[in-house]
Amino acid sequence: MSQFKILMPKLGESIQEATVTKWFVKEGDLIAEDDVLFEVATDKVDSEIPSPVDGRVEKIFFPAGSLLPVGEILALIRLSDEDESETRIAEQPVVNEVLSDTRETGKEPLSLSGKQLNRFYSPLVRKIAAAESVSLEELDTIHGSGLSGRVQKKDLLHYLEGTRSQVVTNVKTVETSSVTPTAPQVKGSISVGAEDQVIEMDRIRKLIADHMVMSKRVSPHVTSVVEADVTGLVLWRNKVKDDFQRKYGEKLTFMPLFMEATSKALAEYPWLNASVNEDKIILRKHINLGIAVAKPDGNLIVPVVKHAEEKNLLGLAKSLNNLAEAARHNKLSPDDIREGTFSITNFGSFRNLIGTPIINQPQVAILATGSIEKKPAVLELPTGDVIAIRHKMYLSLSYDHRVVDGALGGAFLRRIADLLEQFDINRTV
Ligand code: CO6
Repeated sequence: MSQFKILMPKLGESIQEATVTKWFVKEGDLIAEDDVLFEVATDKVDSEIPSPVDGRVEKIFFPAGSLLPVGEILALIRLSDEDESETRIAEQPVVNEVLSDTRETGKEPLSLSGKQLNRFYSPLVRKIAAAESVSLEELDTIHGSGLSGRVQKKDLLHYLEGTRSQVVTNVKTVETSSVTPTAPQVKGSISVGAEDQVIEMDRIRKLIADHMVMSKRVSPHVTSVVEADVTGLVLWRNKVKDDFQRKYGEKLTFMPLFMEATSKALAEYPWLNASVNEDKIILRKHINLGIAVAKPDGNLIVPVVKHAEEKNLLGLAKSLNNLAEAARHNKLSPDDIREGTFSITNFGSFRNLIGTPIINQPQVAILATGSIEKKPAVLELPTGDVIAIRHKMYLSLSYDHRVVDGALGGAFLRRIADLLEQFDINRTV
């Protein structure tokens, strides 16, 4: 029978050492794969480390409280016969690796003051997830009963038994129906008729779908709407637009102006520039604006204008134009879509007025900017009320009611509208 070495895992890119805070097993204990062996802590994250193998704990080299480098041998497990035949290697370099930052989904891990704070999955959980086609995004939504919400085998199995059975039923219904086109069937809630077309989602579509469902499941959304009179801003933009383009070689649409007002308001309302990690609220230092860009293939991607609070109008316009251009030509780098702290979706681009956007996790709010339209409006003048033609738009904000209540969300949204309404029309470019 051979031994399996349990090493100090690498808990993140930059982490070199960690403290074993607690052992859950002692020498001589029989253990099964996924049983928790020990708890480990760094300055960034605490994790339970499960066993990757079945066997008996033969030797524990360091007591709880020891600070040890990544890769140090912490314990030896005498493999059970079954595991020995399955596992020819007697050690593995890392018991558990933290999920890589560059997930295919483009979804970033939670970041705490710039530090990575990833959710941790044991090899067994990942094996089951892969076998059951559970994506990383879907895994992220599963409630974990281990330390810091670690998803254990039993949590995943429980999840698979429950939530997914409905989805699986529906998928099977579509498959069955599509191979028997002359006899349309209705099973569950989906029916496919003889003349219906069934289209396989591409990878990006699936990722977007997963992300949207995950967001709705994770955070209770509420949406508030305000109207803003942006006549001054529109007249100014229309006046300077050509000069701006000539002088800087960048087009100036309304978006950079929306971004500027949003960034200012976020600086005043830091709870909107935040993330939730279990029972902790993380207020982000920088304002990184995710901008929803509609791609020619019909998909949507959200590149991020980093440190918007440090950029002037030209800087915002440049970043927006570059990112939107790169997005439309599939030229975004992984870094371009990471670390957003708040998002804006401008469906005014296709003349929509009001919408209720879905929060881009792990952020807590998203602003939607509707189309600016000319409207008759009542103006209160010292000489009495008059009706005038004004440029108006709706702004809607969806926010996570776990952390942002209506009064706060509403005040923040109104502040953006006020900043746009109070735009200085004498501003120079
Ligand atoms: N009002 C009036 N005019 C507008 C507006 C609004 N809100 N938005 C754009 N425009 C004008 C814009 O100024 C341009 O006109 P000129 O400057 O006079 O040439 C023109 O429309 C085209 O602008 P464009 O969209 O190309 O550039 P912009 O910088 O405004 O926006 C973008 C960049 C990347 C945000 C945009 O191109 C885009 O992709 N928008 C769609 C985003 C999207 O699909 N979001 C998801 C919507 S679904 O959220 C959703 C709630 C649910 C429904």
